[in-house]
Amino acid sequence: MRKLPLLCLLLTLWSQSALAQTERELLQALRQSTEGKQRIKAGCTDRIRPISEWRLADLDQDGTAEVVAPWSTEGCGGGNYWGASVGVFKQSGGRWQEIDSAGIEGQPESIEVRGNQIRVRTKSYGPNDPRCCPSQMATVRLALSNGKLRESR
Ligand SMILES: [Ca+2]
Repeated sequence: MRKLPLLCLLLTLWSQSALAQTERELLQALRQSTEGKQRIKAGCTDRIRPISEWRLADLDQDGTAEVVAPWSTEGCGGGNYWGASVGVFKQSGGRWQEIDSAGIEGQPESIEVRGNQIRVRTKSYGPNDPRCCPSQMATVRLALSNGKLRESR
């Protein structure tokens, strides 16, 4: 019976390690994605960071889950501006690969996926908001269709 806590600890460490490995692979895939390359070419750093929670969902109904990942690059234009994107990734040949990404207005606060529809709740700056604190909530709707991520209604 004393081995059970040790087994639980080992399973927990193994699953955290697997998640960290998946996150590292996804961040590398983001750097190599079309959107990631465009941002780096446009003057953003290659410091990619996840925003909000990432979601697993079978967007294209093929029986395998994709990862829906709001993300950002830091230091765009030499300042501390950072723009947000949403990427969709699938695992192929043991590696994560981008299906498509789309830049979005505002900073993602939360994300919800239903079918092929992605709803991202964002915050943007209002006319009198200080730099620290955007206050305008909005919803960006995206849909994955034929391998392309598009804004939807
Ligand atoms: Ca799928």
